[in-house]
Amino acid sequence: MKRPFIALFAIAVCWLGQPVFAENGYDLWLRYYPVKDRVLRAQYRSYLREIYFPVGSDRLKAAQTELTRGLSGLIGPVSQSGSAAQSGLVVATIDKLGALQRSVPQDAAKEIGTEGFMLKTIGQAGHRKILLTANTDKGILYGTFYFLRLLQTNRKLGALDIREHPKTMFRILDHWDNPNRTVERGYAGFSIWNWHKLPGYIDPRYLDYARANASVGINGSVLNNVNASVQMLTPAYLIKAKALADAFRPYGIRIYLSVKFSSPVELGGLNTADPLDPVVMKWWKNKVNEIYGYIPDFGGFLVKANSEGQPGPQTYGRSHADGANMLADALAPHKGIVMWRAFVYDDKVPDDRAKQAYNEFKPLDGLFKDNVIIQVKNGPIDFQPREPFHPLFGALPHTPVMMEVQLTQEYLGFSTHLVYEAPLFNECLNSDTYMMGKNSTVSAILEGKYNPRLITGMAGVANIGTDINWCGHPFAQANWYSFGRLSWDPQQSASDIADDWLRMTFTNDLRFVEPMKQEMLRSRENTVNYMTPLGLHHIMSANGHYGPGPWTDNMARADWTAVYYHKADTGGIGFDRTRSGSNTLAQYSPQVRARFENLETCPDEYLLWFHHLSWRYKMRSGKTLWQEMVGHYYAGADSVKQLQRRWDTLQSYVDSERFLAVKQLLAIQYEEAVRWRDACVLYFQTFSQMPIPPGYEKPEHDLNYYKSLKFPGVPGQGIN
Ligand code: BDP
Repeated sequence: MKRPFIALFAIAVCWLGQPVFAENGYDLWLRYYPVKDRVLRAQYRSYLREIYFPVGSDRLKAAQTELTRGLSGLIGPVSQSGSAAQSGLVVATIDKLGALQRSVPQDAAKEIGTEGFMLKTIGQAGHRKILLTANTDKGILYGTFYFLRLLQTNRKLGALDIREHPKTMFRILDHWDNPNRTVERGYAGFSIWNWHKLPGYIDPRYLDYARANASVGINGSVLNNVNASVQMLTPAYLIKAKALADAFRPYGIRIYLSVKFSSPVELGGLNTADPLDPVVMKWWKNKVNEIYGYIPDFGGFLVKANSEGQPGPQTYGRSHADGANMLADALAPHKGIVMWRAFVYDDKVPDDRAKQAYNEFKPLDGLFKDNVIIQVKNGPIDFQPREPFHPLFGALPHTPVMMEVQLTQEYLGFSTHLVYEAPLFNECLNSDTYMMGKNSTVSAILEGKYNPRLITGMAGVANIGTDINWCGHPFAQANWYSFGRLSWDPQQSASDIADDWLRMTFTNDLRFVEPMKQEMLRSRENTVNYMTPLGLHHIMSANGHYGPGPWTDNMARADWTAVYYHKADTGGIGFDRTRSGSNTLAQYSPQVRARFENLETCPDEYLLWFHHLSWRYKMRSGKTLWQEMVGHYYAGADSVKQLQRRWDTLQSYVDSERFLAVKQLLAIQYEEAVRWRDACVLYFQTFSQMPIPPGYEKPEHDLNYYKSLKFPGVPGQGIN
């Protein structure tokens, strides 16, 4: 007797207000709770009591299931109608619309292309209906999620006239997952791919993963780590990969594999992996054919070559183009692509690692096959809290280039710090490279505006693991979400995306949405402040990259140490990348170079990235560089305290489980932010030899204490 009562009670509470029962975050942003606003709900119901959705492919079925699930949660049960004429919502590909085809303008069909969709209100007052149509079932799938989002975020349906299509072609999540289920730089548990149980067992989680990706337009998934194990290319694993490909296909997701360049040797028993050796070419052709035998729509390869000890074509005296083109030739007959990474650095320690990728790839522009795309990290070093945009953007006009960002927070506080990364992505995407004249922004280049012939894409290193809430931190889900949205349209604003995400993930109540949106938008800058203000970079502790390690000076390579990057001494601090230093600025356009080189115009955010300056250097604020730096460190830690206070005021808008989870994580974040602040201020003080300005609380411990701290078992260092 008890159970039904509890269920009824829960439903009643649910309808009346925010659910009081706990949520564990598993549902991500695809929670379909009842629309609370009565007027809106009535409007939605007036359109959606009956929907027309024709039978069709597995993909259409997936879309239909999602629509039914979403609508019944949001507005209550809906019925499927056999007749388009009767229905308030008509969903069908353009060629199946019958008489309604007339409602689709010619140019719309062309504009939306193979993945886009159109949402349009048609008919006269009293007989209005909504048309969701596309050229393909994939467009319908994306349109379905888009339509549900309108309802989830409480938009008025009014007169819809929406045409959407993705601005990039390959929108891909890169998993750094190893076959033993450890995840390199993963902070949310183990790999979600349960290789042992595959192919027989399809974990329902795989489907929820696919739904979440499809909902933001992600259309590809690289299953394994860039530091690839050759095991992935063995038949035993290809069968498992096939099972995942089959599960993802209805959701429009193709799978890709990271491959190790030396596979012909390690797996094939050849004595070379030289890309120009016909036997090696043949080996790859056969391997590729074998893969397509399992997975007919296999996407292609991701390759990390000649970087951090990985083998590559240079091992055999060949170029990146030789290596990439050889694989591209094997994949081309099947329409597969090669994503070749520009994150390279060889055995010789360069005068400035920031220059290396440009130096190696610029001379190769135009030499790559059409199905090769160069995957370039957003910044020239390595996913730091702040970096200027990578100089390769705009420098390869004849080569397809995709941007790689890191959703997993390797350098941004792992999964204990609340850091919304979309402002970081916006910052890079909106940067003007001036390479093709004014407004040749990174996003314009990525969208292929300057060379429409080229393939385009964006990749995000996934932050997903076996944690019940997928990403470790409830707010880290926003990084996965915003990556998808930006890969669909790189010009969207972090603010709009946060607005949607908060509404879908928590509540539409503006008393929650507005303050938390502001907090999210500030969160990345907060972290920059307490970790690497004013253009500092790569001062995390060695290997695990957990916590501060500005004193790190003894590694196998100088460019793995922190001192290589901050160059602090009694004379000052910062990496001189102007013409008097490493001259990295020569890799940018003259306009960008001038802006960064001139101290009058170089933004404070990039100051020590490009300049080595005296501790007494006078900042715009009138303070000395030392005082300014200390100010940033303290402001960063204080902002976390403010965020904690803010979160506490929002308890009534959030379910108890997620409220508590975030509260606890914020407490950890504060503790770590203070540690970052104190360790860095004390360390840099040994060079500046200046006092911490009055008014700031003094660090609790001395520098030796911070240096002595050990953190065994830091996550994310999984090995194959
Ligand atoms: C660095 C990571 C390392 C990755 C490397 C890469 O520390 O684990 O293998 O990037 O992108 O950020 O290849």
